[in-house]
Amino acid sequence: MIKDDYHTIKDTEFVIQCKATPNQIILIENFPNNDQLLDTFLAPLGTPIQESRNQDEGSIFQVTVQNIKGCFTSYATSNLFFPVHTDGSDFKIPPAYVAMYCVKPSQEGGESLFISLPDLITHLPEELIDILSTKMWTFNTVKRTILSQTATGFSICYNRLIMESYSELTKQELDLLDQLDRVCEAHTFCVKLKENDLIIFRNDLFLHGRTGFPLNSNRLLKRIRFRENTLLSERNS
Ligand SMILES: O=C(O)CCC(=O)C(=O)O
Ligand SMILES: [Fe+2]
Repeated sequence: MIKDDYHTIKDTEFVIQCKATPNQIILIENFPNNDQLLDTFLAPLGTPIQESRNQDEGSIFQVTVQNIKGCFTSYATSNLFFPVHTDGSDFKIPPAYVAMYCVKPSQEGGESLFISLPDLITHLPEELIDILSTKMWTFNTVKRTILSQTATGFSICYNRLIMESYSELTKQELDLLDQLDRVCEAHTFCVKLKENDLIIFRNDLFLHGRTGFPLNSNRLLKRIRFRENTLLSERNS
């Protein structure tokens, strides 16, 4: 993990340099709680993905408990343990980067969980890597493999909650995912974000999640997801 203090980082050059080390998580401490600054600072990561459920329908999603008529509005907005996953696993192209800014941590729990893909690959049996790289799974309306071979290694797309919500998995499929989950659990590490911490990671090279926390904690993270700028979109912007 690369850790730095916002006040020692001069400009967005820092984020550009970080892109050169995709297998590292970046943690920036003492980042001011200022959406405009967040936007400018993170701009080199790509195009922020806007969604109607985000704050002002922009690119910031508030990860905080939202309970309407006794139901959580999503898994992210519950206080429950959120198993490690890829964000936007059911998007045609999942986000390339995820940034999370901690406005208010929970006093207890709410710790961020991560597993790096190179670490996971090292610990997965060869036959499981083969199956995960060839077998197609249903992520809502999209069908894809969990592992994909890229020019520089593997990429991952995994969210068991989504996979189990949209299709009935066989016992054999559940056993495969159990095997994957066991390796993930054994190699997951924890980061407790503090107020004003900004964490940035590649969504295709890390799985992330969080531990549960008390319902009344007022925990609040701002989450921004980025689509990679292609040469064409950069030229057109
Ligand atoms: O609450 C967290 O720390 C992570 C939430 C998350 O993974 C998400 O919103 O996609
Ligand atoms: Fe997530």
